Amino acid sequence: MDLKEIAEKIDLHQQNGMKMGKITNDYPELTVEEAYEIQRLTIQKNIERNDPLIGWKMGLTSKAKQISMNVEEPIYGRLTESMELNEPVLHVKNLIHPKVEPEFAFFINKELKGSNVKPRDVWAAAEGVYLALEVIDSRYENFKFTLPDVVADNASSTKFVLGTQVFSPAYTPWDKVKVTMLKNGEKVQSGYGNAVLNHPVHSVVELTKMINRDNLTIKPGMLVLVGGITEAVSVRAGDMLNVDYEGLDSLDLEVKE
Ligand code: OOG
Ligand code: MG
Repeated sequence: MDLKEIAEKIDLHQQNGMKMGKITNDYPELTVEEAYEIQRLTIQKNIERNDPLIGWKMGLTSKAKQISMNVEEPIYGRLTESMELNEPVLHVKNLIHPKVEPEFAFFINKELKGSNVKPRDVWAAAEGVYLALEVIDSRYENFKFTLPDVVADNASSTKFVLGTQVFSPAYTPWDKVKVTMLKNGEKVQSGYGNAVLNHPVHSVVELTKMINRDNLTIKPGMLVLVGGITEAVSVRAGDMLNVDYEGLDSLDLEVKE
């Protein structure tokens, strides 16, 4: 099994919004560790194309998601600059079967590392929290995959958009924030911040520990998307999403061709 060759194949499919068969169809013995190495090699190609690493995302941090995807642990992926939408408009032309989910993004401005990191270390390092929408788009048919498959495909990362307003990490009990998502005026999902590992701060703790296994750290200036607060919602051109974060603000996303 040539991990570099697999990374090249995934990169091609990610860049062109093309579906592919599961990697584990060809390599049933693929481990999660090897899959993270494939992810690293894939994102290395973006970095070489002047699309730098700007942060991390956690995925499958909610029990509902773990059950719906039939996995039992969270995963992480890498965020590069080109994934960030600079306005709340999503173009779906080069995407396969995009879904959108409400999240929080922690802006970290002090290095976080090690296997002993605690919530208070995260609070000391977090300069702000943004309301965020993540667009996921698995390269696998029907969004069906095993844990190594989804890890290799960068945890389905595709795009994300942040709200304009930054919030202080203090004051707001992030686990109690109620989030309601409307699609074309109708309520499609709702949930609370505690869907993310009981409290979103635990997601950043967990990420720090997971990347520490490969001697990686969360660098100052990086963003961390903590994981979906509700199930992800499928979108297509013409859709309009309005996501309300009770007591804070709301985010809109217009979906276009
Ligand atoms: C994996 C990515 C999940 C989240 O926030 O849980 C994710 C997938 O479901 O395709 O981003
Ligand atoms: Mg997500």
